[in-house]
Amino acid sequence: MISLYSGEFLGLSVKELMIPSERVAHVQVGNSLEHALLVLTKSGYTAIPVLDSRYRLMGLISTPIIMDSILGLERIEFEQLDTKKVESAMNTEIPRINVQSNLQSSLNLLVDNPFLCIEDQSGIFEGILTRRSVLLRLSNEVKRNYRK
Ligand code: 2BA
Repeated sequence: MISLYSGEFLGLSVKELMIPSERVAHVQVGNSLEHALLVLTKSGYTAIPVLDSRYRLMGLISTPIIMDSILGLERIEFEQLDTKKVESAMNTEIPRINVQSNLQSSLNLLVDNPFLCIEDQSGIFEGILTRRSVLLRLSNEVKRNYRK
């Protein structure tokens, strides 16, 4: 595990491992909850980023959040899917990392979050760092060092 100790792995830039914004499924603040549910279901992801019209990161929306926001006293009020907007339900308290940061500063956050949203200095969404991409890179590093 030489590269782990030498800091090579932890020093990797998050930019190197991120899924770029154009490949990330997302919705906009003004979209209906019905649209968000459609994107979540079609993409197969549990949670996805919410952006504004200027591509700034505003929060996250997930299937459990949507279901919770249309839960009435005695039934799920599906008719609300069409009228409620994503911004009224989304989670705005999310960890954000800067595109210039390295892996070391992000690892701790990935313990409790399956992915981290990456933004630039002006809050523009750049992409996501997933547990999968970090673990894949770690796995490759370990294999590479075993071969040495
Ligand atoms: P989840 O949707 O809960 O997915 C958990 C893990 O299941 C993913 O881990 C991935 O390994 C697998 N997975 C789920 N849906 C998949 C699909 N359609 N294609 C391929 N693999 C799939 P990670 O790859 O580490 O992703 C962690 C979380 O990041 C995901 O959680 C999802 O919320 C988000 N995510 C990943 N890629 C995304 C993308 N392109 N667009 C939007 N959100 C994404």
